Amino acid sequence: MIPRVAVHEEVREALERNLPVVVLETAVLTHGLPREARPQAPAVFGTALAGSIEWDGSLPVNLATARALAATVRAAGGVPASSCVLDGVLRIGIEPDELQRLAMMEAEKCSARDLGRVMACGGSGGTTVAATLAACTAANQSLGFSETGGLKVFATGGIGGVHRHWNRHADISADIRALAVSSLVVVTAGAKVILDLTATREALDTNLIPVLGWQVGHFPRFTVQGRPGELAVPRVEDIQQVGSICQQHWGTLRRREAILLLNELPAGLALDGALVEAIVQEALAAADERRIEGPALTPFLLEYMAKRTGGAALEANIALLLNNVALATQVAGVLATNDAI
Ligand code: PSU
Ligand code: MN
Repeated sequence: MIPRVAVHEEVREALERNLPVVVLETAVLTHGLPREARPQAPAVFGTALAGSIEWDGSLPVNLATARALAATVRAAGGVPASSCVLDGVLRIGIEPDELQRLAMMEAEKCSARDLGRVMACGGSGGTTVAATLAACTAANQSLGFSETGGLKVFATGGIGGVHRHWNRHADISADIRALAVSSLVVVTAGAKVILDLTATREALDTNLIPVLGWQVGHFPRFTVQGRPGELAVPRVEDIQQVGSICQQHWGTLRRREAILLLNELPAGLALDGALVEAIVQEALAAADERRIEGPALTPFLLEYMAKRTGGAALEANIALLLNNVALATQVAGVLATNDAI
């Protein structure tokens, strides 16, 4: 019988040998990024952040980005592991041709609640933060790791959270609930700027989720830098410190929440806050008018932002993904060799 949770052999071996493994979500591939090609490389590819990683302008943007993310992990000595459902099997770590198939096909956007159904009917889908965390927990259990062993680090662009206008119509991403019960470090550029970030930060707090700013004292706003003095978060300065916090939180205290590591997009790559805010308002009005809600809302808003900024929001989204994956690989390096966790 085919196992329903299949962990790629390279990933399994890396875990056994205490090598850094970085899990990558794929809802960003199937639903967060466009499928048209972008011949000209996004601005981040000329900077130190991308290093020697190249942009393949002949590929659809979603696939070119996914390849660049995997290459970023490898360049830093790590093993990338994309999570998804393919033909009914929950997978951690896939082959390049499978990634390509997922990027091109009509895949579902799977949150944790969708996984069982899509697997049962032999379907395929990209996994959101919530579903990726559920997949990691299932994989760790099936590999026989302790609750905090195995896959420990996961990179995304921006987590889901509390949508604006929640007092009229509550839409709180399942990402928050999944973070409350999955012991991984999640590297993120704050939460998406399309959300109510104050309410999102409070929801994280209510769910006992430790939130740390990577060399930053405030909550970043996805493609936009955070505002100093607003939404303060505790700062961490170095990777060893992140390791010690994980050890105390999971090891000593036996807590099981994810640890959210907030990574702000550097100035120069981040967009202008006032401009983005004006476009978010427009995007929300357009979604309202077209009655777009539920799982379709986040992809709609991201696409609207990308189009309306002439691709600038898209370039910033790609930059922050690379930035997060690079930091996640460093964290994975420290956690992989920490036996106390
Ligand atoms: N980060 C991105 N683009 C995305 C997402 C994250 O840069 O498309 C996805 C993630 O998979 C996240 C999901 O879990 O959007 C949140 O969707 P929702 O608000 O419907 O829970
Ligand atoms: Mn939602």
